[in-house]
Amino acid sequence: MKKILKTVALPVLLAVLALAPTSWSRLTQGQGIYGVMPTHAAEVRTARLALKGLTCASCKYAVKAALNNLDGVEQADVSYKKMTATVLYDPDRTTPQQMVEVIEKAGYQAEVQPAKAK
Ligand SMILES: [Cu+2]
Repeated sequence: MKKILKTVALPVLLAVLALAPTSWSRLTQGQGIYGVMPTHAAEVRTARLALKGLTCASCKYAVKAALNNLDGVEQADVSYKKMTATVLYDPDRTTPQQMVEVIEKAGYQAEVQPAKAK
């Protein structure tokens, strides 16, 4: 009986050790046991949108509010002068396409600008 316990215990111990590094690194990255814990270590991207339909300077606040209400948007800067929106966002939670949709729902038009060529 004791021999059986030993032969079972060893593979189990090895399996636990093999899995341990992944769970430890997940914990230290702040994702760990809660899974959805917000972390600012996550990647943040910048989306640039060309805007249309803004008719006065205060329209920019409507666009800005629409973007800020979108889950995953970290920061939205809107320029009425340039007719652009620059949005910092978490690519795991939202997309530039979703930004276009909320701007259109707010009554304006937007188009995703390709990343600037270097
Ligand atoms: Cu306006």
